[in-house]
Amino acid sequence: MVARTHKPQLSDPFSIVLQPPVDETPAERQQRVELEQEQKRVSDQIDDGLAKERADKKKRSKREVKVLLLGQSESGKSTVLKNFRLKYAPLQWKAELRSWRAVIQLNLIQNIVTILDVMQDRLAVMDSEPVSPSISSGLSSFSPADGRASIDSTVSELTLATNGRSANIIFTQKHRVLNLRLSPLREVGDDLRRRLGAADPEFTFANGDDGAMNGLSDIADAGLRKSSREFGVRGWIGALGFPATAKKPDEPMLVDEPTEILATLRDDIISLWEDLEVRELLRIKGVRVEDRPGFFLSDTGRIATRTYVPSDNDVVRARLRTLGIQEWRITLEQSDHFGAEWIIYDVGGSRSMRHAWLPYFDAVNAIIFLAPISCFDERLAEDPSVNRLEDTLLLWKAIVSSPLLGKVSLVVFLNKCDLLKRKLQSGVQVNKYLISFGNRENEVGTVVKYLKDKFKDILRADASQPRTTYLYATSVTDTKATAATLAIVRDGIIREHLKHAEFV
Ligand SMILES: Nc1nc2c(ncn2[C@@H]2O[C@H](COP(=O)(O)OP(=O)(O)OP(=O)(O)O)[C@@H](O)[C@H]2O)c(=O)[nH]1
Ligand SMILES: [Mg+2]
Repeated sequence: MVARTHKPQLSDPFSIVLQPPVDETPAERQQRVELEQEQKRVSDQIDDGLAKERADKKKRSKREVKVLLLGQSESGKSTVLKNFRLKYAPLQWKAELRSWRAVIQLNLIQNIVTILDVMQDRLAVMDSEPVSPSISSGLSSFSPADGRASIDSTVSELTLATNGRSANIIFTQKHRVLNLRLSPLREVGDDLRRRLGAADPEFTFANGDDGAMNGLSDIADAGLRKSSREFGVRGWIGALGFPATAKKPDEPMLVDEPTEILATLRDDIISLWEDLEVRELLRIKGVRVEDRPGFFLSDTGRIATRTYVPSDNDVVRARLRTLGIQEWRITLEQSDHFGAEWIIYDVGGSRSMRHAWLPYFDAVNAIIFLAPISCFDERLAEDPSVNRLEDTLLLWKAIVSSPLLGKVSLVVFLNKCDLLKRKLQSGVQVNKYLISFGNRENEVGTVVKYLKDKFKDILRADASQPRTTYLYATSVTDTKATAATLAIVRDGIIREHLKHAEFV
């Protein structure tokens, strides 16, 4: 046998570099071996750390529960998210309450501007009409003792004919003064929008024209006037300034310009909202400010002050339209249950944003679908040719028939039951809009049952595979009732998640 000498493999440049020096002394060798052992120990430690991190991440992702909130715009998705945070992350929630002041002030201002728009239209008609003899005779019979006008000097009688009805609306100098005094609130509203939108990198604010005001685009398409359009943001965290604004919950809040102006105009705002002529005009025009999202006029006395701090309920009721997808990582503060980490995706619900939902379909454990059932007589803001309930049912059909969602738990909230009840009590007939409702009783329980069956029918007929779905009648602005529903939903989702997780 020929003895071989151990030669470096010239084809491998590393083997040359790694060879010990030819003239190495025993002491140097000892030192080198010790150094190599230490390096290996450190390297093994790093490898172990990485392996543990990978295992932890896998374990964590099994523990994480991912929920997608779906439904058309204004269905209540963000409101469910708020309820979840209020119940399961109360410390974080409390710390952020004050950051919502600007949104609530903007909501209140929007309520006022809606009324001013209607009032100004009427005033313009009055100003364009010559004073007729009948109006002059009306003037002579009016006296401040009617209790209608304290600053009265000019009184006009306006005859309106809307939807075949007519009414006499008496606008006085008081209304003109209120209109003048409250008009600067339009500018304050624009300032608040600018401020809230400033943290949004894609936000642009085209002042005065109908151009690209981000977040208003698809509502703008519906031809609404600029002041009636809705404001939205891509992320609450940026817009509301969390966590910077949330740092010192006990310090008095800064009295900024919008707060100062609202406090100064508090009595005028109350006067406008309590005015009987204004209320009658709104009624005739079918403008139900009190049923619109973000209605705060009844709380003006409390909100339009220098010391106002939002309450839990104010924040739950505040309206801030969602643009795009917001991801919320929520660590349950009061629970050592399995599932302590929840990731909730809150999406924008208007039609132009729905294409962004798809990538999240196969990444979630559960979907909570929000169906606003009070909307049976309303139309989509972004497409007035479409009935809102019809749109919701079509969305539900698309969701249950999607093969991507075959393994996802589905929960339905038949939402806005409080508004449904009010609407039915005011005399709106369901069968006028939903012919198949027939002669059933026009009462909330019957309507809820009828619609629940509709959702179940669609599930039976169109589901990609047989599945159980839980349906709940909700009013998610009622935080106490919603907390109870969420606890049941949470347990159900965790149970389903555990079943699947065992096989991951
Ligand atoms: N009265 C009442 N108001 C509700 C209910 N659910 C939601 N709202 C209000 O309706 C408005 C719209 O709710 P959001 O949660 O912002 O709706 P959304 O589905 O997130 O809408 P987008 O972000 O546009 O997709 C808010 O002002 C809520 O306070 C309800 O059950 N009853
Ligand atoms: Mg939203």
